[in-house]
Amino acid sequence: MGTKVATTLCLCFAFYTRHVKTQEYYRMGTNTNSGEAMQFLREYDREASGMCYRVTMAQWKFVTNITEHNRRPMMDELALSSKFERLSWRKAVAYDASRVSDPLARRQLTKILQSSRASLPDDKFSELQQLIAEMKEIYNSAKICPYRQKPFDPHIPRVYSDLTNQGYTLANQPYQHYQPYTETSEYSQYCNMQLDPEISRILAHSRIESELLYVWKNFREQTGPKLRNRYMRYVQLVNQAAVNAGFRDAGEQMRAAYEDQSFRASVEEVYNQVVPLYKQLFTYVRRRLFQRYGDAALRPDGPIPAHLLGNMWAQNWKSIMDLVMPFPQSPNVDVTSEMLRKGFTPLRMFQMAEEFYTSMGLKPVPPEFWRGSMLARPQQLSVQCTASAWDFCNRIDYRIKQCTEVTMQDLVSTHHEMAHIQYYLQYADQPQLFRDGANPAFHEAVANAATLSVYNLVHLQRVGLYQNKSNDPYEVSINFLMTMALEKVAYLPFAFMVDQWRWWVFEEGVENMNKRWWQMKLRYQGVIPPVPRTEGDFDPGSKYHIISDQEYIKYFLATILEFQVFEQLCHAAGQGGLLHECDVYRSRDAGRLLSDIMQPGSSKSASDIIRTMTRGKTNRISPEALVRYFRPLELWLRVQNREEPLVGWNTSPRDLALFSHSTDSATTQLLSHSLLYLSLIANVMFY
Ligand code: X8Z
Ligand code: ZN
Repeated sequence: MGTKVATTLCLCFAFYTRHVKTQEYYRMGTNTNSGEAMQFLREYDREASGMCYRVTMAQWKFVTNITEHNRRPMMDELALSSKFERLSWRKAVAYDASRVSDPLARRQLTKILQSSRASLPDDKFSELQQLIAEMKEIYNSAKICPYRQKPFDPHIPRVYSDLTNQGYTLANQPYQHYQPYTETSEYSQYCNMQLDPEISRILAHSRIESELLYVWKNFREQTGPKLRNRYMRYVQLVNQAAVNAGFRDAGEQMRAAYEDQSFRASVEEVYNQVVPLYKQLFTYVRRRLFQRYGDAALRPDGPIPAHLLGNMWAQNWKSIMDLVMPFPQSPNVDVTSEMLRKGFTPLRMFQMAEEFYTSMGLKPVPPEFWRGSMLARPQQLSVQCTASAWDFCNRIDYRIKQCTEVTMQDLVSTHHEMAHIQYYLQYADQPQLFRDGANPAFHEAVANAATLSVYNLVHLQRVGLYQNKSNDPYEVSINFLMTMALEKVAYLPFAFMVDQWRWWVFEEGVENMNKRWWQMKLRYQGVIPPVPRTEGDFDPGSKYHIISDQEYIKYFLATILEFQVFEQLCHAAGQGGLLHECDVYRSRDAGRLLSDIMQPGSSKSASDIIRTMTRGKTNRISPEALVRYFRPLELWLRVQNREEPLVGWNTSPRDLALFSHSTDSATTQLLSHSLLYLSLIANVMFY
């Protein structure tokens, strides 16, 4: 990536220096007056909280009642917020943050400077925002036709009857069948399957290989090619913003939030420690898939084709539990029917989640929460149903939006979202810039750590939702750990590789982006595309977080950290047994520790918080707790895999050919031909 700075900004900020000695990469000015800096930050805090309240409220109104009437004010508030962000950055950049004497003021200035795209000139800043909005729009409106139900072709047989005969069901919903084809229908009326829920449900529940392939491929056709050029321009712009702000590229800017000079090496070290566990799981799952789909679909020692793992990105394998269940005769714990029998409602589930936290001595949610939240899908309105927890930045208003159904899955999700609210309540007294997790991984990690206790059989027994009906406890717990591993362990290489790819693109440029994506999918996940891919495809574009400009490494770290936090909570609660059987419910000591983790928000670094949390033992994120949690399953997997010639995967030339003989772009071809030509000349010259 080049290091050219936009001329306009270059002239304006000619007197800024680039600080690289400590963690301060960003551009800084010359003002070292702490008093002035603190005055600026006080004003910033007041205005930023007000701005945040207005934007959040406008967004809330829109997502809980999607109308054009509600879209406009939201867009207006977002535009004002961008303006405010740019203005604040320009003021903040006048200070030499490294020499402001007050450490908290220094930290707040750093946060304004590090995260912003405000260093772009006005036209490019608007272009970038527009580009991201367009990419999201393309992604969100992607639709595909139902499998084999091509419109206007009455001769093609329908496939859904196959599924009905095989009786696929969701947790407590019947398998969704789609509008059957009729000869008079219009294309748009029937080609209306979206990622969520229709396509995702097919990938999760269909076991017809050709149908899985169809939706896998077609969703990518409706996203990648339309996004590719826009993404290339996006890379140019975010890199330019990063360089203007004093970073080498946008990847370095993204990583700065982790305050770790050797961040890439640290993350890789963590990843390497979980590889053996992942390979055991992978090998066992591949054998079961081979038994189901046979050698037409995969090799017994090869990588797994990406469409067979129950998820569009092969990132979470929990939907194929039916194919890989260790002890099919023992039950897989699901307390949904018990919840229904006991007359649970969404409200009762939220009250139960609140009580989980208050039982540990943590805060109850304020009355505004119960008045303002959307706890179930409203009848008449169009809403965005993805569960989320909201902080309105006024220290009063906190809400959750969730289309809660009475299922165990949603009970866990309710505790997860309530943990986010608890985090907001705990750091409410911090300045606006510190009302966040200690680093981008913390919020998710802490929320998931709390839910590890809820998933737990011991906890479900304590709250009266599960009775062990004389099943073999070992079989039940291995089944349970398998469900957890399909969600957490299977996810790790994916969560690791997404930003490896993104940082590579930011660093090396946009040539061969798709080939690189698949090289990394194969190297880290052991997954290959089910059909050949070329540079005309843009498969990273099938993942929302890529095109919507959201970092991803936080999910990798959060998954590791959640077990580390959970283990510390369990120690605090005085529970020394198996980690997957620990329940911190009603432990005031665990509650105090959770509060110590949450209350500082991001006013302290992640390493400081980890040091406090582990009582000085370490200040680093470590996967040891995760490995310990899954130890009983790992031992079981080792026995299952003992006859396997290879734990892991062999890569064949055919695997590589799926994406290596991609039609490289004209520029790459020209470049590689030129290099070949130059090397030939060099040979002639030197020999
Ligand atoms: O993006 C999400 C949540 C919002 S924080 C819906 N997740 C990641 C993903 O979908 O890839 C949750 C799990 C990982
Ligand atoms: Zn969350």
